[in-house]
Amino acid sequence: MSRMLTVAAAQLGPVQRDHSRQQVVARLLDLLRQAGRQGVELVVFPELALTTFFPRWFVDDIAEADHWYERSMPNEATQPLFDEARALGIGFCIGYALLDEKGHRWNVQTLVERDGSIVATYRKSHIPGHEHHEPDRPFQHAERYYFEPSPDGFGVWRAFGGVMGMMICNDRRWPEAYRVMGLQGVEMILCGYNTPIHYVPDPSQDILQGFHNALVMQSGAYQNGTWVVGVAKGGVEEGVDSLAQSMIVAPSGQIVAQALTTDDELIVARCDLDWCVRYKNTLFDFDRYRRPELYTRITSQRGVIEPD
Ligand code: CDT
Repeated sequence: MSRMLTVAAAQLGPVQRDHSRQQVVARLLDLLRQAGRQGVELVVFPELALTTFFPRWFVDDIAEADHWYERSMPNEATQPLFDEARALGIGFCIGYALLDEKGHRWNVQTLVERDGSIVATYRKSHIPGHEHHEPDRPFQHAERYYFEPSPDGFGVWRAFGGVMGMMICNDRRWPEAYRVMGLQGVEMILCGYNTPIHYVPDPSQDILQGFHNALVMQSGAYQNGTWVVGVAKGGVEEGVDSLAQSMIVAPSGQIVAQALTTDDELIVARCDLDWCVRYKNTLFDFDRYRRPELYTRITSQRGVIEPD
């Protein structure tokens, strides 16, 4: 049996501060049309795809940042993307900042089916970085000031002929995120990211950014028998160099497609969703082999408790 889904990771190069939504959407449309010519059924765009990665700056009054957030999806600027995708019969997933009607600020990804219907909007769970201005840094990573952590957890959705899951950037470093979706039978996880290569708290990690990116997505895929589509906004954005290396990972943990550039680039893979059962029904037969009674610390405890 095979259930083929042709997927594209639509990597973006930098989006500078003065780039308008219309300019960015034009780039997304170009990638979408390339995807159409290659028979792609689902295109995945990065985290915060519509704007520059604005948490690198701090503003004392958060209302000054309101213009970085969308108020609804679709909206006037993104409607052409929704229209073109529907005309081409392509679904897509896109990350953006959302300021909701109650004034809450979220880092989200919306998944849209091939008929233009919205499958779900996922809100980022693990919010990295810092809450307050840290003037000694060469650039800020103030996501914890700009976004609330999601209260939702990791759902999955029946769409695109399979079981789809979403995570956003830092979520991909946490094995619990994959496992919670794995326990719901996830077959493909879609993950946009913006990862500065310079990690200010520990620069010794800088040269390992690409290794760590692949490490977490390959192991998350393998240990849960799922495809993972990781999509970067890479290149030098407002002076900050960000990791590219978008990739599509098979349930075996193997990378089946990887971006070569740090710019706008489409990578495509024909993914057999039925390949997942080779892992889900054998080595990672959860029902047969897992020992949840031994894992209670995972949900009862947050930080480390060392022995006396
Ligand atoms: N966007 C995002 O989540 N980036 C983080 C950077 C961590 S350093 C504060 C990441 O995990 O890639």
